[in-house]
Amino acid sequence: MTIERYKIEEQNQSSLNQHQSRFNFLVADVPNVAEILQKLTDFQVAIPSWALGTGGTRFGRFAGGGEPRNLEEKIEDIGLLHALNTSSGAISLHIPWDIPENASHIKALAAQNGLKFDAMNSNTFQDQPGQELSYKFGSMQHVDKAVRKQAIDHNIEVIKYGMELGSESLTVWLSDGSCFPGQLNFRKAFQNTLESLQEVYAALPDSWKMFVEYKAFEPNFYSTTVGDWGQSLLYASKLGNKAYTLVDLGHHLPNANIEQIVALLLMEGKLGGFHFNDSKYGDDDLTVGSIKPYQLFLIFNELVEGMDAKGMNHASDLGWMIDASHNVKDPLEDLLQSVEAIMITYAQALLVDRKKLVEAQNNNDVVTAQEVLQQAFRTDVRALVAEARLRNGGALNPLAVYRAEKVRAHLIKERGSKTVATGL
Ligand code: LRH
Ligand code: MN
Repeated sequence: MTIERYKIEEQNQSSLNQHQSRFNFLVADVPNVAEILQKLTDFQVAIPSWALGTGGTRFGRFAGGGEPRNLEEKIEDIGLLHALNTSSGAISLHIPWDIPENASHIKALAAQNGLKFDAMNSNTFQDQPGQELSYKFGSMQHVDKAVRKQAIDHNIEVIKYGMELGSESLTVWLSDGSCFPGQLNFRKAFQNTLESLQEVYAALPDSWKMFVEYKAFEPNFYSTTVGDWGQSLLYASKLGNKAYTLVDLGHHLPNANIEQIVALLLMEGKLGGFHFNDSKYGDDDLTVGSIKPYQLFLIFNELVEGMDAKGMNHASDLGWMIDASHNVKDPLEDLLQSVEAIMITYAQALLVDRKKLVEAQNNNDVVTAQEVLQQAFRTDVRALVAEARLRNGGALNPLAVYRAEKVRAHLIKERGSKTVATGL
């Protein structure tokens, strides 16, 4: 389903005056509006191909209807999101959940929808039908060289799919680990994993990056072989300069200081990108900014400071991706809210008075340092983010247009109420 441009303009007309007064009020105290609007325009968030249907847990999954039945329909759905918010201009594929059977057709369809292909994701955490060797006891860590080779070959196959689509990065998340003390020799598991990653690394085209995604626990509940930022950094440093760490916000132990981790990985030039989501307990994969919006702001504050310190391009030098699961929300509404939260938080981080913050830090003026950060966090920047959308042909209020156009009802009519999208 596509939403006609004139429908978006019509909706925009109905709230234009209110938007204009809010925008004028906001930018009265913002010195570098044009620069911020350009940065918001350039900043594109990749939508995961595995999060366009209803997610679930081991306790149940409650399908919402109208889910995409194939990759073409997933690209259409992301195209619809991008038409509404002009900030979802990329798709991140998960193999084999979303194999591009006809790559040139898929690439053309994505281009028609204004979409590029961000990081490819391999999957050695499930056994596929007809798969020769099981990953029950791991993949790249496995004691059996043949299982490790199967995992290596799969990752090399994923790179090939990505090359056909114009992707330039591979995310490797390994569920490998152990559930009980004594089950695993940690040193051998690390070395097996490193040797396996080195074979995949050797197959990377020159322009590609490899993102090593870490996670504290689940599905293994005693140890994880890429269990935290330190282990991921160890792998990425030993692999070479095309290897980076990937920070999934839900993959940390409770109360971890993620913004400090981000600052240090950025400083080391080993931060590759993000899987944005939010969580209260474990890897809950909830809507971005729905539980801990201030933590997200503190992370973006470190990103802007750290990227500017290294003269990095905000939009293109890191991988900006969402990784979420929608158990109770309409998947497309959930993704619209997540992208909105990311854009709002980025805009707030761009408003931080860096000069005043450095001054306060140099004077150990702790109170002023907090005031500077919270001045930006407490600034309602929604009109700034909306203005960037408006100038790029998007909707002032994407969610309102999505609902006014009864998109989900259309998709259920077109696809049926029982369709199940591939993915988590
Ligand atoms: C693991 C993870 C990983 C994906 C999967 C869908 O928890 O975050 O990034 O491969 O979710
Ligand atoms: Mn992830």
